[in-house]
Amino acid sequence: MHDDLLSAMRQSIIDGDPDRAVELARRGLTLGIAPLDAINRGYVPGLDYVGDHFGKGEMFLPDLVMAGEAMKAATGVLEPELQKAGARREILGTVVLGTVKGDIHEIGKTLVSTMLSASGFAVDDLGVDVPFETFATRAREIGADIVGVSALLTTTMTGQRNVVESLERHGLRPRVKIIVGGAPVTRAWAEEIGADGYGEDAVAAVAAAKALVGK
Ligand code: B1M
Repeated sequence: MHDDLLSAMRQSIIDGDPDRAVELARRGLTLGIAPLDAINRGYVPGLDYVGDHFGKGEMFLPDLVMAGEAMKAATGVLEPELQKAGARREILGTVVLGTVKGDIHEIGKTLVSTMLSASGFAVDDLGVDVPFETFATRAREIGADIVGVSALLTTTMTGQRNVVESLERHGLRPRVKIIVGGAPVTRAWAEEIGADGYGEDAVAAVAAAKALVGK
């Protein structure tokens, strides 16, 4: 169902066309397509296409940038809809979340943030390129239950280990739990660096967070 629309969403990302991406997101909502389906089955395949072709040297940095802009424009329409589910819920826990230092990929991290909020967590989103120590200082300031660290580059995922070590130095472990994720991150890596949870995607990140707060 809605295959043509989903494939047009994918194409709008490949074309790097934010206006078209927004128009299709609005049409999807009108037709009753679940926002997460539009993201995962419509737009993300477009990003994967651009990412693959960029990796092979067949698309270039401006293509990556425009694909990212188109994706941000689409999620700007869809994320408020995802968010609505979280309104008027009991707070399950508080999460400090960010993309680690040296890494400016924000789309997946923001989706995780939205899904956590929609599921009842209070999320303090620190943004991207977040210094290792900032996760710990912020977690202490607001009494966070969980710190979530996103990384999209093989060169920056090592920074997740620095965040774990920083929380230990600040005496926040084991009370404050740590979840890691991002495209190159695996469960084995999460275990190796001493994280408590791992999310392959935003839905799995929510499941991991709920398990860690005992819900
Ligand atoms: Co970049 N990039 N990028 N990029 N980019 C990748 C990641 C890459 C795989 C593309 C490729 O070469 N095939 C490659 C990394 C290679 C590697 O290290 N293995 C790459 C590269 C090389 C680069 C640059 C170095 C390029 C350059 O400058 N030469 C540069 C690095 C900049 C930096 O960070 N210092 C760069 C820059 C960019 C843009 C800024 C242009 C843009 C980002 C725009 C933005 O975020 N505002 C961009 C984009 C768009 C991509 C791709 C195409 C798409 C990423 C994305 O948004 N995916 C990406 C290739 C790809 O992924 N197919 C690529 C959609 C998003 C929903 O998925 O982010 O995986 P994702 O998040 C998922 C899960 O991973 C998980 O849940 C999310 C939702 O389901 N998840 C978590 C994420 N965080 C989590 C945290 C959790 C739990 C789950 O717990 C806390």
